[in-house]
Formats: sequence, C-alpha cells, structure tokens
Amino acid sequence: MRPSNEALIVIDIQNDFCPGGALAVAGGDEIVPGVNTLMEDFPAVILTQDWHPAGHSSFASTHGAAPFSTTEMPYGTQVLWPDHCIQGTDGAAFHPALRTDGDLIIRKGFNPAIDSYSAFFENDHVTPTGLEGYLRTRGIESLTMVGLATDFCVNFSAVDAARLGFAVAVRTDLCRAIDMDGSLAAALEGMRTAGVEVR
Ligand code: VGL
Ligand code: ZN
Repeated sequence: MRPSNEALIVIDIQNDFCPGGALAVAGGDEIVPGVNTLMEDFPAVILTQDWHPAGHSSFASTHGAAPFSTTEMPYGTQVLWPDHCIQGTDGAAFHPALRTDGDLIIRKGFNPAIDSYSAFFENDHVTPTGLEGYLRTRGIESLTMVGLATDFCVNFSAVDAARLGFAVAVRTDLCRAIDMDGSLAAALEGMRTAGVEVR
C-alpha cells in the first residue's frame, strides 16, 4: 500500500469513451483490468465522471455544427464533440467491469455553458470543481492519474494538479488517447513542461 498522502485519480472510464460508445477512444476498455489492480495499491481512490446535461454547449449538435469542429467560447476555443455522457444514460455510466468502490466520485461538465475537461477546474480555468479542497483536507499531496482520454481530460487534470502544487504522475500504459490533429503529442509535451511525470 502506498503512503497515506497518495491518491489514484481514475478519469472518465465511461461507456461513451469505450468502443461502441458515442465518443469512443480506441482501446479505452483495455485499461480496465490494470486500473482495477492498481486501485489496490492506493489508500485513496477518486473516480471522475463526465456528466453533461442534454444540449450541452460542448456538443456539436447544440450548434448545428460538425462533430470534431471547433468554436470560440467566451473562455477560448472549444472542440465540439458528438453528444456524450448525458446525465443518467448508459453512456455516462462507468464501464461495467470497472471497480467503482473508490472513496469519491466527482462529476464534471454539468454546467450547460462551460465544458470541464479537468477534474479541478472547468474550461474557463477558474471555476473549481471542489476536488482540490477534498484532496488537501485529506492531506493528499501526490497523485497518480489513469484513464480517458490521455490528450483531453487526463492532460487537463494533470497540468492543473501540477500547477496547484501536487506531485503528479500519469501512467500512459493505463490511459488511451483521442489523438486528433497531433493532440496526443502536444499533450505529452505540455504535461512534461508542467512538471508532470509522464510514465
Ligand atoms: C473528454 C472530450 C469531451 C475526456 C470528455 O474525458 O477526455 N473528452 N469530454
Ligand atoms: Zn465531455
């Protein structure tokens, strides 16, 4: 068992991000057995769940636009995604083989007007999710991250955590990427620059 100041953050291992889902990440389901095993090593396990209302502003359908195009939001450029992880649907549920008996499940992306890739802040980079306070009040200082997708929610979560002063490692063998237009390479570079240990 790892020391009590360490936590495992399991990001968005949900049906819509796995093969057959609305925003499927290639091989997304392959990481489930390894993530389940890794949970046994950590005194604190936190899962995140992408959790959008129908008609969310990150959905291409909301704008009459093509999926994977981009639009300018008040907070910056936003990729427009296929409808995914709609609250209460099977697509928003965790992969059925994923252990979900962790300590905390934090939902994000529920604000209709702002997407939230990061587990710490919405995409405006200022609206907190509350995860930082939870971790600090539990005395957690070191984070290991796994999950989906490497280049979006894992990336944003890892960079924010490093910026907040947490020690952060990303286990890339237990992550899978969307990888559009070089986004995976950019994410790996950005995480390393932010001081994340990319393993
Ligand atoms: C994610 C795109 C949209 C992710 C979530 O979990 O990486 N990507 N919503
Ligand atoms: Zn989403």
